[in-house]
Amino acid sequence: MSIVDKDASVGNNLEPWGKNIKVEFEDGIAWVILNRPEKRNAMSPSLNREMIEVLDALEVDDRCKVLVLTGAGESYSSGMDLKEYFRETDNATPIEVMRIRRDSMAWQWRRLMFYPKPTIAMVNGWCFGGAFTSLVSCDLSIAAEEAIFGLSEVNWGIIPAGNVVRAVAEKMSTSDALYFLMTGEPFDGKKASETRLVNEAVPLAQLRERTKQLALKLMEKNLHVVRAIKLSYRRVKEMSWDVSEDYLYAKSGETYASDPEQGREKGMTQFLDTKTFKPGLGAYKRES
Ligand code: ACO
Ligand code: V55
Repeated sequence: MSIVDKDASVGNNLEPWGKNIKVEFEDGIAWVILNRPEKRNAMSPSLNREMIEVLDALEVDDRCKVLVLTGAGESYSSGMDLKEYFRETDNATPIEVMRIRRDSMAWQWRRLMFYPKPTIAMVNGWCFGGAFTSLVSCDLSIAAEEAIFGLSEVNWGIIPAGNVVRAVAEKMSTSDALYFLMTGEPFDGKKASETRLVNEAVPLAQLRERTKQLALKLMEKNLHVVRAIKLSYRRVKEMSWDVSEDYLYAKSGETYASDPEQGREKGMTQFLDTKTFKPGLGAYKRES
């Protein structure tokens, strides 16, 4: 049990997943699987609450070095659950609605975007509407060429809320974003990669293997430093150059001082003293 959980429910060995979400551990990867395949992994209020617990638990679970977010069956996610998230909450009180939305946003971007471990979205199939928020909030993304994406909100007569428009603006050009937001036209994984919505697209048959390979590549690195890099990126993007210069020097010192494996010294020694390795071409040897 982690020290941070000694008084918390997540540290009591009762795993918080199992109803709407499945978690599988493999070689340092936590496969976090939206698991309502019969509803194409539509996101309901209870799925959202469960996911908050899952992300809290995996944050301090050493079996999770890299988190992969994906969906069970033939879908990544069909977006918000039109029945449970929308219609059934039409008569909820304003405070209840705020709470339901807060849970949705809490994991889909607030938590995921600043997650202290690398995150990869693996888009295995349908990816519609609300599903874009978690997709964009992962650090990296790989899609099946065969996956079908759609900013279908316009087809339902609604605007893409839940920060979907903001998420799309983060990764797609204005031309592509407005085209797909305004037309609602579906597009495939290849197109998603061309528009830079995702990092790359591979045939579905290779999707899991390619995703695993990427996760393992990240795990070769010093994950303390990888964390500082990704969090710095998220922060400095919102800053002026002056403030960011100051932030990055401060973060650099803090990261270096708190690095459990003192990586900077290892890299320097291997290159300058023992001349055994050139970290320009790959991660310094971490076991030495
Ligand atoms: N919300 C609630 N239920 C859904 C959703 C959803 N977003 N998507 C699928 N389902 C349900 C269907 O109602 C159906 O339920 P039932 O078996 O109880 O009748 C079941 O999942 C299977 O769906 P089918 O449509 O039969 O599956 P198919 O594989 O033929 O099609 C597809 C998949 C294309 C994803 C289709 O279900 C679809 O168009 N879903 C809606 C996609 C969408 O536009 N989502 C964005 C909503 S807006 C937003 O997220 C803010
Ligand atoms: C949408 C998505 C939401 C939401 C409300 O895209 C509307 C539509 C991702 O969450 O909370």
